[in-house]
Amino acid sequence: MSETLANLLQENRQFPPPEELARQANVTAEAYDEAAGDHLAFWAKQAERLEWTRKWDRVLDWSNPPFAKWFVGGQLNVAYNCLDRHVAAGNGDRVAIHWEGEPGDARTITYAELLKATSQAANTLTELGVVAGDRVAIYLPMIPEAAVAMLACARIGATHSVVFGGFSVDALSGRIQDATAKVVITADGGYRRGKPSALKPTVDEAVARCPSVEKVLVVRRTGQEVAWGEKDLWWHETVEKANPEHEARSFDAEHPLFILYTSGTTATPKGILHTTGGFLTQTSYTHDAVFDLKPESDVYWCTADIGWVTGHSYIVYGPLSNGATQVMYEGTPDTPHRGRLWEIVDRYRVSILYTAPTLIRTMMKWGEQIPAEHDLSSLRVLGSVGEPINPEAWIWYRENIGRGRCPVVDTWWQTETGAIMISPLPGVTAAKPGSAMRPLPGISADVVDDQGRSVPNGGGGYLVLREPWPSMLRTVWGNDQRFIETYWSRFEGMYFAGDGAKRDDDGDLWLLGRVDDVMLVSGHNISTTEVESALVSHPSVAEAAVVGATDPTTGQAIVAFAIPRGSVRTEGTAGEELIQELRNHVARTLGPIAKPRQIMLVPELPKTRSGKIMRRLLRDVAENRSLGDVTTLQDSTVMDLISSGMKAGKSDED
Ligand code: 6R9
Repeated sequence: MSETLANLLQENRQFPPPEELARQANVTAEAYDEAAGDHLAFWAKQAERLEWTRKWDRVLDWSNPPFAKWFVGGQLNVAYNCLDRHVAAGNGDRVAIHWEGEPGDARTITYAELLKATSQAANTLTELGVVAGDRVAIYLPMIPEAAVAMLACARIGATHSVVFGGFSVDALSGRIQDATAKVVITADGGYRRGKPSALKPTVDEAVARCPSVEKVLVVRRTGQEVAWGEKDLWWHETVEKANPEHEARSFDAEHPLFILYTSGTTATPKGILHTTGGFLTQTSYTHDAVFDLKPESDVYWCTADIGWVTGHSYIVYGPLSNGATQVMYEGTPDTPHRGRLWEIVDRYRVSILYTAPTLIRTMMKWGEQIPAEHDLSSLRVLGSVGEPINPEAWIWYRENIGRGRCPVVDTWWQTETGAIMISPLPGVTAAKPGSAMRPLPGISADVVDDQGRSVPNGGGGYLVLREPWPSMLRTVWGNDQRFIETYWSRFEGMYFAGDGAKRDDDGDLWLLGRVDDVMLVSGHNISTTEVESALVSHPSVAEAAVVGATDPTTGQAIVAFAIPRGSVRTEGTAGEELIQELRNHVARTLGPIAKPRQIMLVPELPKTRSGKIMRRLLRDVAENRSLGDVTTLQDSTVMDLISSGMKAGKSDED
């Protein structure tokens, strides 16, 4: 029998929830049975978390798959649900955002203040001629105005398209054009790595190519010089002077809320479209369930950028709909020193931290003495998102950040799914390091083989979703055909996520990375994740990326790039010895089939702005090709660093 995806890594550690947390958990084990009993009644109950001005007639219309309609006929306003109703309930003085700028400046914004700012921005957009259904592009640093801009769009029914503040003119103008945005909201610049980094020049160049843009609203953040054109308006001269009263009107549950572009691995970016009622229902529910949020006492911090879906769902819509108090930070984790994040956790007494494996592995590289210098006793729940978290990184996070007390929730989801789909529940699940465990109540995920048949426990294959879910993408903006082909054509009647996964002997799920990255070595399909996790399980390695490179004997051979931990010596023969040791370590851990042909010790890896490793570029290096598209690379100097490391690693070939 041919295997779809090999299952090599064994992991037997397991951590039950802390008793006290379990006793007071927002969601208990019964939710699984309840949702399994009546899937639609379960989601209808979650939708009751929100305030609707017109109740839905039907929970789900799935008569024309894959085009779903959730909460058909229902009406609500997203911004009202995130702001007004908390103020109306007497919580206007509760802090919504503790914001900290990179240079150390800070702002505290209550729910009442956030409502006022959002109302002013909504009035300004309306004065600029933006009406429901229009698109607004947002290109901002991590400042509170980013959340205000998104909420103001939601308030007036305009569809926002947030573009990462680090993206180039090409990426920005392509996205503005695809959505034919009418207004762009930006800033003079933002602070990164200790200095102001300009945004406005990129917008100026992009807008020159985009005839749809009528106005550009500019927040003054850094005070740096900016060129000024006839479309430009200062935020402080418009929004901050606008009428602070704005009455929110309701929109249909299926009214478009936002477009967010995903680059995928190769082709042109897809504008993933999310709508109103289902999106807010699932982000609100999952934020409450997965982080066990107690809005009166918790301080929540998601370190994502607003330009990533995680910033949409778990900085803006989920937390604010739940009335959370949260921290928002503008800058990089090592400015002015490598303990910056832990200093922030202590200063605001953060109790729930949601971050990405890339950050955890960077912290591993810098060493545990840095968090050890800070008081992290306020933390009670830790989350991870964005990539598979290697078991060793999970343990490091639990021990060095959670001090062994806090459950770690590894949350799997995508821009396309809109909200968390697979994750432990912190008061219920005995989590295993590296596993996202089970689909949340109300979600039905499965692992299937090439033919779309469920694999048995212990087997690997493709991750699929069998039932529609409220926060699912509705289409690819302007391209229904691409929506159908990309997500719904691989397996009949199932959503194909593009990820490999395995189900262990207990039925728990392990994500194995993108199926495009799977390596075919001597007839075995080997996931990049398992080999990377084996490398990271060696005490000398902080982070690793592996790719399959064409090989005359084995079809593909495993080529690994590894970042040593801070204290490890790699000069001369020490480096050579470490490489041999690592190759043997992988062979011992996973079996000889997974032994890398070649390992390069490198100082950095190419990553997207959300921290995902760009294996495509590493494949170019491993196969001696010139580099492909680098426009979504976080730091363009990284590839030079790797190519020079590459020469040092050459002698390893055997
Ligand atoms: C939220 C987000 C989606 C892709 C997804 C998968 C990877 C995200 C993961 C994970 C393993 C996790 N991914 N979370 N892989 N375990 N907990 O990241 O959205 O940027 O669209 O990326 O990220 O490959 O398919 P997005």
